[in-house]
Amino acid sequence: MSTEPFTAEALEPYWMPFTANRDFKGSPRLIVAAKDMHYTTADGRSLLDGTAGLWCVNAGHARPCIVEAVARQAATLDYAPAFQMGHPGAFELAARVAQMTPADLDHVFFVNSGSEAVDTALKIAIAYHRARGEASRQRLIGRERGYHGVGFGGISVGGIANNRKAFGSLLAGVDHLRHTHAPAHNAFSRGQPAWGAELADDLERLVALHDASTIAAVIVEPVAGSAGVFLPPKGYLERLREICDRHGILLIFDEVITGFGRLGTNFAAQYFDVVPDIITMAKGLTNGTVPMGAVALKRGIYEAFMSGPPHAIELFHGYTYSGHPLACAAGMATLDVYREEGLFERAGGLAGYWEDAVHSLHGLPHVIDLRNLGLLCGIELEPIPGRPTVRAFDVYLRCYERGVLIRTTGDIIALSPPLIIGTEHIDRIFGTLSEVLRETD
Ligand code: PXG
Repeated sequence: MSTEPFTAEALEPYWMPFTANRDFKGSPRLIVAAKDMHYTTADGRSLLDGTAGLWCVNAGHARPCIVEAVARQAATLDYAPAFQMGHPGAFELAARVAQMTPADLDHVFFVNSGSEAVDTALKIAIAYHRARGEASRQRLIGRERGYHGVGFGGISVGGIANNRKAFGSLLAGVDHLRHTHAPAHNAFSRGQPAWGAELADDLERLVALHDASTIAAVIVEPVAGSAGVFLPPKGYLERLREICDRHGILLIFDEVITGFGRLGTNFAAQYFDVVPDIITMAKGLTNGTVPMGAVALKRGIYEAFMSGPPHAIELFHGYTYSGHPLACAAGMATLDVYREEGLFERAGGLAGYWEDAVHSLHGLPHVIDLRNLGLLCGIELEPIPGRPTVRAFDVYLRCYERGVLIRTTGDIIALSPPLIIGTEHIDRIFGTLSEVLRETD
């Protein structure tokens, strides 16, 4: 493990994603090791991980059985062609995932990331309607402040201006529901906010405008993560489901963050008891150890494609690394850890303690909203006038200096710890945040 200081020059060639490159390279924060709840920085300090990496390391870091499964797989079968051939791991993992999804979402397409899962789901939705003889259903509906990764499909249905504005005209035929963040009604709600089910009626408005016969699918995060942890108001997802059913529109839940135990259930679909037609997932599927994403879909969607001659390829889509052997090995070992250690139940059991810890910040300087569900929370700070993001990023840096890793988006702090977290870690995270908030300008 190198602990050499890194010069700005040595860091220069790497164009870092979603990062202020010049700022970072001037004062880098490099991580060189991880174990369970903690990272180790290049200068040898321990960091408590309040974000499960980037919302993905749900079983904690460097778990031996996952590490060993990946090492074994690399030595046994490093790669197998993904098209017109297969390897057992991909079939086994698909079956395992299909058992965890709700209802008859029992077919699984593998990809390498959440972004690819989203693009795959959108393509399947449009192709599905075409396969059934409704080729006019091409329009896709996303939601303001939604995050669906960074592919052209994902940013088109996504609703974050910074992720869209530099990239041209995006996909045609996309529209957006209004977002569900309504602090005037719902600030400081514990769990799902009471107000706002009627925001789902926006879909009726879009149906009236475009006509249902042109709409293929609606995609939403059941809990919006990346833009700042926005919870669905009570009854909202149910109403979205009803409206989709009424108009023959597919409902896609993007569960890249909410999948794999974040809310105490396999998927948010089960937490909210609302069954979508398609679920996208990634992150926690392999505990972040090897990149992988997946799309789970209802049997009827798969079957709609299985009608041509048997020798014909049914879907002209896939990736060199779809169902990569290392990712499958990581995925199966990860699902074993989740099950054997009861980590989803653990998350559900800790949600009340977490909620109290989150709301203990009520009344601290600059805190204008607190929201929580499962082991997720959003802490919204009042921006410094004319300098958005600066206050929250300052809190991030101060927490980092005190050995706690948090994540900020705009002026919102988002936390999503590994599900192995203990109450002592929760106390430390919120104790540090409370100290830092008290001393922040
Ligand atoms: N959908 C959702 C709901 C996501 O949260 C993606 C798709 C894209 O996944 P990939 O694997 O292509 O990155 C995501 C990813 C953050 C943050 O801290 C969030 C994500 C990724 C990186 C950072 O806000 N979400």
